[in-house]
Amino acid sequence: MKRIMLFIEPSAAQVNIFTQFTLPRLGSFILAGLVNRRGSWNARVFVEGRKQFDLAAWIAENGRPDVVGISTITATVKRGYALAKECRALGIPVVLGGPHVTFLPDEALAHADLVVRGEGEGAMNALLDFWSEGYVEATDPRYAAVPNLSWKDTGGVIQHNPVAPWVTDLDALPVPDFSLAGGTADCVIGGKRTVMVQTSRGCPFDCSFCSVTGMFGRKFRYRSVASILEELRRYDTPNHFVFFCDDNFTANKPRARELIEAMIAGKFRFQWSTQVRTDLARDPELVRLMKRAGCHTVFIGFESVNPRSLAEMKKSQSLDDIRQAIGVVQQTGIHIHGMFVFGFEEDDWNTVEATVRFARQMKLTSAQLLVLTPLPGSELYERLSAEGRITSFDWNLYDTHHVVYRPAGFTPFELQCAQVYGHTRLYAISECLRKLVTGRWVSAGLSFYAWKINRDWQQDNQPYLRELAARHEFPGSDSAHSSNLASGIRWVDARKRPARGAIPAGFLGGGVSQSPGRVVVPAGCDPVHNSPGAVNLG
Ligand code: B12
Ligand code: SF4
Repeated sequence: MKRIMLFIEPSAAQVNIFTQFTLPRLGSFILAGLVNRRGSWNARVFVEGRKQFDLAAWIAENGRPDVVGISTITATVKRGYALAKECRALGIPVVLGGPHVTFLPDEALAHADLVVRGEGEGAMNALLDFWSEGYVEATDPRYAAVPNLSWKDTGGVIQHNPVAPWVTDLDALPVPDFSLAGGTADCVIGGKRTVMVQTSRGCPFDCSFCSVTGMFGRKFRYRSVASILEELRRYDTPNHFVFFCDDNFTANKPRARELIEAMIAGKFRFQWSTQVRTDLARDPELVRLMKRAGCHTVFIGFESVNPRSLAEMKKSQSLDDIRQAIGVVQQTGIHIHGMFVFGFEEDDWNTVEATVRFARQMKLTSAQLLVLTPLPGSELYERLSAEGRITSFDWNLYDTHHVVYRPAGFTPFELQCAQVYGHTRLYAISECLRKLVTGRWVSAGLSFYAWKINRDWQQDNQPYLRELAARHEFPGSDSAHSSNLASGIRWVDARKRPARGAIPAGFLGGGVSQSPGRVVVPAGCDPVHNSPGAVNLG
């Protein structure tokens, strides 16, 4: 009988803008493909999202796994640790992988038998060689030969093995087979089955808040056009939608052009989207070709409209680059999902106001306002840890929607208010309706969705918001480091910030039906007692 290896992708605890889209990361599927190349193993995958993983039910249906592999990012790692505990309680060994445990392997080893750091293919192949007769106890000294592995020896001492070179021949990797997930990876958006395809790894840039280069390196590695086309043929129907999950799809423009021209020649019937940088606009012809090849939306990290913040994050892009990119892309009719981040050292309420204004003026199809987050593996994490500015190590909050550090230009609570305020302004019901009547259907649909997520987020996060408000500090005032909200409000009133924002009543649990007195008013944020979606400027 074949041995069973089960890969699990845990879900994040918190609602976020992607909650409805159960798009799995590809690691579990690629590694499961490697396992299935071995005749004596049978790999399966479970993607949490719509459904929580139930170990007993899974075993009843599929048999007891010999090994469980759990894939983690920071926002999902606590759930991953809980799943690991359940498996180990039944004596099933657990291997953890993914970006979070890559950078914090010592923490991860408290929850698992083995931890794989970085790219997992080399380690997985070595483990399968080693397990040819079945799983081997985690303390066996022969584990020292497995690249990228962290493990504990017989003396309980943690060992971090050296890492293997990056995978160079990406064509040799298995094509992700989503059927291994028994339906849990199926993601239907707007009636179309959405699938992820990766055509490259690595990014030549090194933005301070990003952990991609630590995971996959700065050298841009890519698959051959022939291998990508072969994978794409699986999805060649108008009922599919392909998301190319490369970090920087057009990092190498000649190769991007070659691929896109081949897609045009192949007359693929699906539409697609991908992540690009603003530098794509330096080649407008390439953008026009992308549109011809069926590109529906590009996701662009604009990050900031504050030039000092752009310099600080080392994104190597200017405000002019951002404007130019928007112009070039919009001319072709490709939609833009723009991502902005608040909380850099030079950001304040003016940045927030300017960003909201900018996103509206530029008529982006959708915009996402994220809170700067020190993800393990990023330069930002190292710096803020060294400066003692990280205020929460609750990994569930590391989803770019929560404030987990002490920013310079805001208090943590103000920064949280800023993000919610920004979304509330961008996705007020009046905005959604305005888009509807002006015929911006896609944008209007997304706005309604974002309005709902923003509302759900506030409801789900009441305890977190209350705690953050209670810890609210008032820099520069006599009542500095006070947790007394009343003095905070007095401080803000006295200071009369030029562009302070307002957030809707109900943000902190006061509903529209409640008397104003019951609404907890965060300093820096005026309450507005009208509809839950409404806001005004202070
Ligand atoms: C596609 C994608 C998404 C998709 C779907 C992702 C999902 N379901 O989580 C969407 C758009 C929904 C998304 C959302 C978010 N994402 Co995202 N996303 C990506 C992206 C671009 C590609 C993922 C992918 O398939 N990679 C390719 C595969 C091959 O890599 P992999 O899955 O990591 O697997 C390899 C290794 O990690 C390892 N491995 C992985 N699992 C396992 C398991 C075992 C047992 C072993 C041995 C090894 C192993 O081996 C694999 C092969 O080499 C990555 C960046 C990147 N390059 O990975 C960011 C990335 C994963 N996302 C990130 C973040 C922060 C988020 C968000 C929290 C915030 C946001 N940007 O909005 C949300 C939250 C998602 C959630 N789950 O709740 C960060 C995570 C960093 C971290 N430390 O947490 C990344 C790394 C980007 C970054 N800038 O740093 N994301
Ligand atoms: S944010 Fe984008 S451009 Fe910057 S290092 Fe990460 S993947 Fe590369």
